Amino acid sequence: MGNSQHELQPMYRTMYLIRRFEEEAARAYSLGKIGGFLHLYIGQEAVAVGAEAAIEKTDYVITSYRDHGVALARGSSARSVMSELFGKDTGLVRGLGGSMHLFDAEHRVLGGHAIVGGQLPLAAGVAFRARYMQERDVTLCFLGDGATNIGGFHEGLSLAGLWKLPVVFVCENNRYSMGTPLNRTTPLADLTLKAAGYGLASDRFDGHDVLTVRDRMRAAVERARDGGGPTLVEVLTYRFRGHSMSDPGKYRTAEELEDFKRTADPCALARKQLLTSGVAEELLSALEQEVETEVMDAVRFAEESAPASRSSLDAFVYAGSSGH
Ligand SMILES: Cc1ncc(C[n+]2csc(CCOP(=O)(O)OP(=O)(O)O)c2C)c(N)n1
Ligand SMILES: [Mg+2]
Repeated sequence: MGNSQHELQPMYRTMYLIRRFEEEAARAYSLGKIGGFLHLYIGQEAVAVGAEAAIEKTDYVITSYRDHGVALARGSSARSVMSELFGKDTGLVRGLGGSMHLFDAEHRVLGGHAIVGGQLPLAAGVAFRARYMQERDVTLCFLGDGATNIGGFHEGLSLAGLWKLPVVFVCENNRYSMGTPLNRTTPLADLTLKAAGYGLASDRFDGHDVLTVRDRMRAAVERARDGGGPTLVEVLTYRFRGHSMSDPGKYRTAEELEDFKRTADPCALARKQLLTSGVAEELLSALEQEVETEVMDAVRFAEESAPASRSSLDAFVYAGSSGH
């Protein structure tokens, strides 16, 4: 087994964890156990997991509402993320944020942002702080293709480019903004053309193979860490589920979806690579069974936990409030 394949195994495990976690979250949502919105990451797992493999534990990550995969890849526990989706006190943010507002200071996950593009100026600020404090931490900022058209994109990239901040903007081009295809939101087919106007370096690649994502992300992360400035990375990916749980999916054909599932499923691709490199089927089955146990334990834990409490509302949402 080659070195890369050796590293692929834990990455496959994390991708499979995200996949199974979200399948169960979708089930719980349809049973009415999860309120609010739920945006699944299924199909895009290689992006978060490959990017995570390219950074240090002390680096910062910030993302949109499509945030479960990013948090799980960083190391937030399945229990704490599932509980957050269920609005429980044991959740990452004590059940006060829900699916779109995951936040995990310990693992340096700075959200979960529901306002499209809202995380980009924040990412510039986090990167500015690292530079100012002379720390070597890099900030990874995930965004969707649609977010490249909003004001926050301009603000974030302007400052990052001007001050050569240690940040990598990872644009996950999944071809759609809700139900609107890319060619109806921008005249560009290649979103990295937007980088030059802000003085950013850029890279663009297919995001279904997790090792490719890791290797290409490493180059951008190293550039940021070594003072070479920010990068806009466009990762070509695809979401297998609807925009959110209430998406009728009429904007794409069943053939298109099936085609991506057949040829570009990041979990299936990694699994196949592992088998080809000599990893035994039994070993993968055991790993998958372990993930299964972890996910079902997370669901049970979330179900059995107490709901978000009024006292945490007072203590953590309304600063200085005495409540009641
Ligand atoms: C400022 C703002 N405008 C509109 C919305 C509604 N909205 C939520 S997601 C979304 C589409 C974003 O698409 P994209 O950036 O491609 O991300 P994806 O959902 O594909 O990951 C829109 C318009 C919002 N949340 N915030
Ligand atoms: Mg999109």
